[in-house]
Amino acid sequence: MFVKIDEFMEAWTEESKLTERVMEALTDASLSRPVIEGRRTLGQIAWHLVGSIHYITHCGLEFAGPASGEQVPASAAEIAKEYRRISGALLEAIRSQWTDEHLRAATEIAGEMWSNGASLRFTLMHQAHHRGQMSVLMRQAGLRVPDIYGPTYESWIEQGMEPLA
Ligand code: NI
Repeated sequence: MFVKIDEFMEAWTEESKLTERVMEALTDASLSRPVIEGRRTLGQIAWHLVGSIHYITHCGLEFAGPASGEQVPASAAEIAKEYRRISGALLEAIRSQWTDEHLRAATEIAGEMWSNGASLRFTLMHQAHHRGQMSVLMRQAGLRVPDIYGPTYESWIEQGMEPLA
């Protein structure tokens, strides 16, 4: 769990840059790529990642959720834009509405007590989880995946190195 607002803000700022790169690499056509037939699509997962940032408002923070609610935009650029907005809104809400004390306070979530600092950690890790899912679907959809925690196949080659298969 996070115990310091500043530590979360720093971690989120770094992680959200990685997520922005992934969002910016999406194309409109790729959004309909399903995990398997009949299951969630790349667009639905991307939009879930965006919308889920708003779950933290359950812990008392206030900021606006996606204007279109559950409705996945048809435009990849719109999803990326809304990601940038909500990510910034989360940081601004924490900066202006919470202190370190709020991170130690607990909120009931699905019948369990969670410290708000643990909920922030969940928010961060949940984002990484879906970002990883997206990167596989993007590859399958023929998109170039950006570097996230290391070089991609293409960036190894561009650096004159032997890529791992
Ligand atoms: Ni999820």
